[in-house]
Amino acid sequence: MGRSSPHVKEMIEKPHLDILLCAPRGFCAGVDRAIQIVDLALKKYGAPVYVRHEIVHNKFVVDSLRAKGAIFVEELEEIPADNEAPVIFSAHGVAKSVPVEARSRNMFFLDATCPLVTKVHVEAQRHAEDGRDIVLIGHKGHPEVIGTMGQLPPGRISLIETVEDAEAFAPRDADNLALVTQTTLSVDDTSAIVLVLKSRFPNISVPHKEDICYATTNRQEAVKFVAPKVDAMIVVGAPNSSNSMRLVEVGERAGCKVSVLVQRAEDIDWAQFDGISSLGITAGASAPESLVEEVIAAFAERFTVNVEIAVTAEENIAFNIPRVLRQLEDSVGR
Ligand code: 0O3
Ligand code: SF4
Repeated sequence: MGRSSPHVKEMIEKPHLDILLCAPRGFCAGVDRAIQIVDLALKKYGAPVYVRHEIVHNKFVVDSLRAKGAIFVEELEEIPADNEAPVIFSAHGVAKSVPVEARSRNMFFLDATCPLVTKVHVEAQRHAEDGRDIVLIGHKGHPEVIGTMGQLPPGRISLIETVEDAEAFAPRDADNLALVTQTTLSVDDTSAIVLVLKSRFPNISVPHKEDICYATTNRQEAVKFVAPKVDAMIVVGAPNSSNSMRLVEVGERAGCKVSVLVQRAEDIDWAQFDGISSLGITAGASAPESLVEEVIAAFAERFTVNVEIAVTAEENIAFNIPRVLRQLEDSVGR
């Protein structure tokens, strides 16, 4: 048997690829809790259970819960009048009118709102009770923003999306303002907006620690560390996931020319990764680790991969699930 010529060898051997895997990445405590609530409700009450809005913004998560018997709706009015099945509110939180409507229809509901989103709701209410109007930094139309704005009567909360909005904002009483934010924003963009608001309204009450949560902050920090070291960056997540989209932007801004969102391996546009020798991978707070593994496996088919983990923070936060489901949680050993 003759030896392969160098040319043939080149064709057979896969190119080398160093993968730097961001840590932390993927599921946060709020997402983990929300998915558990749907899972445990299905176990305790049986199918169907209704879920108002995608429990978290990930098609794979939603499809797998749907396969177990969850029915996803956008509004409570889509649920049949004679329904007796539990209704679960998504992790992003809901306006006050939603539980009011659920009660008026005698629905049994479980609230999967992340406790860190609820904390923002409580802050907004406290400020309103103290007579302040509220500035909310967030993205118009996002369910968390709709939920937070819906904690107070119309007019009490003004939405600011950009530095330009902050520069143009004309409050009723400039000395009686408070600031709250969406939990999944860009840390840097938000600081720039806060800076403008503080300089224009020196008496504005700003949270001691920003409302942007630990998971959002940590995942952005991890991308800032990894992106400058690699030829391309992949964020596993969904296009309607605010925190995932922010990670793509952070990757771009950290100097990575190719910073892209991928829902799962079949979405990878291989032309974008032609000739790369290093790749950073992270996942949004709503993206399951199995999808990260799937993406790595797809790269391993085309490259000889060496995977290293870049740890920039440790996370050990977990949230309690509602009491009615807790006993079941113990009995199934979760
Ligand atoms: O708020 P976002 O679009 O990032 O939502 P996801 O992707 O479902 O992630 C969970 C975050 C959340 C529930 C609100 O903080
Ligand atoms: Fe809660 Fe933060 Fe996760 Fe949102 S991203 S669900 S606020 S922990």
